[in-house]
Amino acid sequence: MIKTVSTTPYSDQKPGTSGLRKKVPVFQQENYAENFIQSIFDSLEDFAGQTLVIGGDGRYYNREVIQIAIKMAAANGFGQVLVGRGGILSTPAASNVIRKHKAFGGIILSASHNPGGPTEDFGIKYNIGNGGPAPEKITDAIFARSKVIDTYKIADAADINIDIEGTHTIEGTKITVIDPVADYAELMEELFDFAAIRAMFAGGFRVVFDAMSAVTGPYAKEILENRLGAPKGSVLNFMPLPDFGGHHPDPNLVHARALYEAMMADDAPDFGAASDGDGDRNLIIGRGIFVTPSDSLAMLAANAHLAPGYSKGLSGIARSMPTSGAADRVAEKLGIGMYETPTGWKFFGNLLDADKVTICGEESAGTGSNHVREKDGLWAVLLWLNVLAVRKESVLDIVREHWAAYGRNYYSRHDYEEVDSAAANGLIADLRARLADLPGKTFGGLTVEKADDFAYHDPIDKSVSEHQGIRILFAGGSRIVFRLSGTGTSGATLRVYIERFEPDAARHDIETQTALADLIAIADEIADIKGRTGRDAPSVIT
Ligand code: VG1
Ligand code: CO
Repeated sequence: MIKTVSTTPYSDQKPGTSGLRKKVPVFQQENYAENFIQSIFDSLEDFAGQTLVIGGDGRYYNREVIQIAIKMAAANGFGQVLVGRGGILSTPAASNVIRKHKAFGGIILSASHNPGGPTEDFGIKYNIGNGGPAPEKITDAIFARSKVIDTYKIADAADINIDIEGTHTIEGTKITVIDPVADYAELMEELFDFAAIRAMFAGGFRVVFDAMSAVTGPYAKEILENRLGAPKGSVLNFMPLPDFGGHHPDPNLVHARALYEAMMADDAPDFGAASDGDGDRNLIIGRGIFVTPSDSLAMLAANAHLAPGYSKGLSGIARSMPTSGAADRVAEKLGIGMYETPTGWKFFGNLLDADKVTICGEESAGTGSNHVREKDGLWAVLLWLNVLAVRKESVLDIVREHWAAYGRNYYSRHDYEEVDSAAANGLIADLRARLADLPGKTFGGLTVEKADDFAYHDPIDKSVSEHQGIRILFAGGSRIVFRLSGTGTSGATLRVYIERFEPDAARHDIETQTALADLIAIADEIADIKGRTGRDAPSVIT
């Protein structure tokens, strides 16, 4: 039986950078998840009889919402639902399943790198038929609908056993529980030279991958250990846990500190990597060298042709605006297009669909390609391994050679988390008001060349996205960007992105914060960060 349930709207269901993210107790309010899921369905057209993919990163509350989403999809007339076994699908794997099975779209339950647990974060995101996050036109429609919704539809059915692969029927809708790893592993085998990587491992190359008790564990175990022959134990923390073992599943130098320390030791493995809660981010560390995500994008773009899936070269590269300009010089050298988009993977979808770009990346540890329409943590790891297997050099050597050839972009992001929202909004508003006055002004010896509020004009669908970050560009190529996070769930998070270009190879060995010290001081001077946030220092430096 299909039930039509009366409900009252919530006013706060506005999707952010990547879906709707709230604390679990917010999602546990009466009909909160149901309202949002129905608002998604109400914003879509012509999906009757089509396929919907459902999966999540296994965090707390995942299993409950999976059952709700299945029953609502059945009641709303989808013909088929594909759900990952155990409710598990990493974000890139979900994107792949949507594409491969020609689904209408997918619902991904994740708050990505945010912590999980009864009082931590949960999230729901809708992806369209190309496998990518819904564009703003759709997320705006979902939010508008959520503010007026008064009923939702749900099948009055028993829970599906999602822990065993198989097929069920609810109200005429076929529900299939699928292996979450198989399709994804097959795709990786098509893109990369598994034989070369296997030979490298067999030759004693040591890899360590920290799955951070999050969704990538089963994928990394299957691919790195089972298919590529890395020794058992190479994948750490491989069991997805609802609370990620109490840790913050964000693969950066703060939350993956132990991996970083291990990789800096004299007897460190050759290659260290980690991924986030939903498997779309990556951390790359060679023995004795952390590769910044912006550098990793540039280096992968410069070397991608060494992997079979990219042997024909790249059509273009895209990066989010705050990401460093390192990739720009690779695009220039390759003579291919370079696109600068706002933060968030949803802005890459059109460029990838139109084949304007092959590889995309963000400074927040996200890299990916046209193989799916999400960033992909394990993909980045495998591309690095493929490059290493072909070049037979260390990560450190590859990084040094790249800097010598292209110059080095010293880069760091300073986050001020959970600051007062009014203070953070005021800081940005004031900067915005002063933009016209900044060019020509000198701070600590650096002259502002240009200052603007980044707006993106999508070259494919011509949509315009404004207020995507305040950019202050200095003569000589240094840059400071200020923006507020769209993924946090309490207060505001101010992100300050600091970058300096250094062409001289003799000056490529400076510690990053030291190399950026003058710009860090200028950022505070221009925006009065300390005064406005009441913070002496950032909460996270990456
Ligand atoms: C952050 C990152 C952004 C990324 C987004 C989603 O957004 O800066 O680059 O796309 O998270 O990543 P924000 O608005 O908080 O800066 V994930 O791995 O959380 O899906
Ligand atoms: Co993520």
